[in-house]
Amino acid sequence: MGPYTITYFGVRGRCGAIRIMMADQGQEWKEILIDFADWMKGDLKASCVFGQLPKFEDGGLVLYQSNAILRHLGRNHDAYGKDGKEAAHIDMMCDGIEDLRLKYGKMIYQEYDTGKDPYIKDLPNHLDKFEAVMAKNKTGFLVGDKPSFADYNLFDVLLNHLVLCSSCLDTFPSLKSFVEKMSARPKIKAFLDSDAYKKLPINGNGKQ
Ligand code: GTB
Repeated sequence: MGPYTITYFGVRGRCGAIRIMMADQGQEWKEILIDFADWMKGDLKASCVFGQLPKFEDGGLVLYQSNAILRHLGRNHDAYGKDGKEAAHIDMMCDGIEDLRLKYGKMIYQEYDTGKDPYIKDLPNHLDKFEAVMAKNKTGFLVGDKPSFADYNLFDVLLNHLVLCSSCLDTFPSLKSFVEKMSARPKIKAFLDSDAYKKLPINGNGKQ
């Protein structure tokens, strides 16, 4: 397995969690950053299964869809639970994170000016679900006793939300502690401190 290749735009976006997971798992990967003007020429888009990026390569295996890529990394790096029951819960949490990511993306890309404040006001009604799961599990992770791909996904989404609203975790102690502990994992810390990470905006339209 690996080294992996990511083809994506020069943003964190749909590759934030994937990159953080690869970094924490000690994997190296190659980045092919696509300029949006080049993308608009259409050749690369036409070659992508769903006409979108990211594209992910693991040797001869070519994957699209960010959550499928996370699941693949979960299988490759023993980050998909210890049994079928844990895997099912990890899938469930990943789908819940996707729901939040889609709401966030809609606000960022379609209604930032009018939607940001209502979004922040409603945010506790989404974060409380993750807080409850995290508090109940007691290990510092969503499922089981080590990070799964759902944890990397949640961590990335929470980092984005902390940029949107720096106080958003103040009433969620388990999520706050989760972000602190994930941020302090040495390989994640090194990655988050790197120019490769810091130079990339969160989203493609400059809103955050
Ligand atoms: N369900 C898919 C997944 O999870 O991988 C969704 C992928 C997706 O939305 N890809 C977007 C894309 O390929 C990029 S993420 N858009 C181009 C197209 O559809 O033709 C959002 C995004 C938008 C714009 C930029 N940008 O301008 O740099 C970057 C990222």
